[in-house]
Amino acid sequence: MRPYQTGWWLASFVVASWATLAHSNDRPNILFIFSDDHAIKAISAYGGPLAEVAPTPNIDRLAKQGAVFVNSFCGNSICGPSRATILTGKHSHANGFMRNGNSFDPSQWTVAKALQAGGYATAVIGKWHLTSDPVGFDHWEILPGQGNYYNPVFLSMDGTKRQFDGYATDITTDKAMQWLEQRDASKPFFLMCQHKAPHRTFAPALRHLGAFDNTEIPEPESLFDDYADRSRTLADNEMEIDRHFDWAYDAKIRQDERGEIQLPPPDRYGTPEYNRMNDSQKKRWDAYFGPRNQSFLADFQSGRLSHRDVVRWKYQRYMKNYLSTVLAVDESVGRLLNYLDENDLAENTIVIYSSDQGFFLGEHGWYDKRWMFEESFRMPFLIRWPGVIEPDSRPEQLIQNIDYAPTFLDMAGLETPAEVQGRSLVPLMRGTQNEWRQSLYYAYYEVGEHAVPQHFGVRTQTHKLIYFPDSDEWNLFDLTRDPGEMRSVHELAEYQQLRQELTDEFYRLREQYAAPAFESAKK
Ligand code: SGN
Ligand code: CA
Repeated sequence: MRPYQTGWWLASFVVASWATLAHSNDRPNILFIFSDDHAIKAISAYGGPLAEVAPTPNIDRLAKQGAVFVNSFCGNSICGPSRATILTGKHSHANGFMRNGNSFDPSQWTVAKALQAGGYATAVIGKWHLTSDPVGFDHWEILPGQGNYYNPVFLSMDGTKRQFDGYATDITTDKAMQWLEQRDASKPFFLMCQHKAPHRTFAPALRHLGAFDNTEIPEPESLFDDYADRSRTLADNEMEIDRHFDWAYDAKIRQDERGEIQLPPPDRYGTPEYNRMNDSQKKRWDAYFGPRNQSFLADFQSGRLSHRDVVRWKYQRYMKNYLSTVLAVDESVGRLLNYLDENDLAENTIVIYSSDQGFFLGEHGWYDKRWMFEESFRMPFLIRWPGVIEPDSRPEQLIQNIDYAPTFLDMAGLETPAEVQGRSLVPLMRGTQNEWRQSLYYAYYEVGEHAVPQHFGVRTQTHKLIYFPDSDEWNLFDLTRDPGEMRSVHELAEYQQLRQELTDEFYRLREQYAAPAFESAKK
């Protein structure tokens, strides 16, 4: 054969085998179980101070049988943007969804479209939060907007909305399993099962009320952070358990339970989740919260509680509800894993557990997320892939949500377009990758809710540099010495060389990702 003929023969062979691979039934299924605002600290496989008091045995099954990526991060710690990044493999500025409330441009490339075109049966069930309707899915059924916990409404593909009795996490799981039952089993599947929990208002399944009654949740060291030694914008935040946690909405003490007792502000949002419940559900709720609220109100009224005691009480109330919502998420993971076992799907299904961003569980005195600080910047990422991922492994590479789309495509044997900014994690999972990124880029663009300023930054394995354009301030954290990020060292002489290196790296990443110029949020 002449050389060009050999080339032709080889090329047709490669195309033919790729086509066989692309259409064979043994390509792995991908089950992506995703929650909203689940901090790694509230997953026992990640370890930490809550692991003992609030175990997540089912999510931990993924860790034992697969991998926990211990350095997993988002690119923009807020809901819609994180989801848009997962679908596109691109940072917020590149997919156009920079802030909650934007509308996702459905004409752009997404991993769901690519998997669907590549022969996968695709579905998304649960929280979506991208304003425009899902595309690239054979089936979808989503919570409108933020969705509700109790007796939630779901929006279907035909445009109809229907309310379902029960608890959102359970119903989302039921619907995911119903789709698995009815799917076109001649194809591999890609299923995104996306929970509302443990998002605010941290409303537990009624069966889980009281689950942490006999537990004292350990307090983070920075519960009473004074925001000194960092950007002055920290003190302007509106996400403190002390000053911004609503009495009725968040702390679950309704106005009508208080009699003559006046609680200090804030108290802005009422009790929309309680109001959704039917009488028997309200009865269960009241039987649990009623006496506990009366006991707190009596203590409050007696003057026995200091200001800090009240914050501590609110922290316990917050954490017990948050962790109770996690119990139902963990049960959901257990039900889905059992379904795979019982239907002979476990071997050929990759299961991932993740959440759109992290969350503050009292660190810096906060609930909510948004900041590039560790608690909200980190995303959980646990994955089980039988026969490929070493059980019980804990990879340490810096990974980000831009990597999910190329990873899913790689798993499916499909090409990733050059425009995608993330990288496939599959070589890390196979243990065949030695070279990996040394730094991550971060950008937060919202203005307003919870009063977190726009900020941008870079993180390496050991340090983090953040720029706040509004106040034109830089902060530098040495994570090896100060993992709680309590003191910026950007002005210390011994850090000047490192600061310069990180600044260069920050601008290099901005160029690599073609990030837009800073806009002043205070226009
Ligand atoms: C809602 C919440 C906020 C939360 C945002 C963003 N308020 O607006 O506390 O920060 O969502 O969350 S609530 O009254 O609606 O609960 S996100 O996960 O959707 O980004
Ligand atoms: Ca979220």
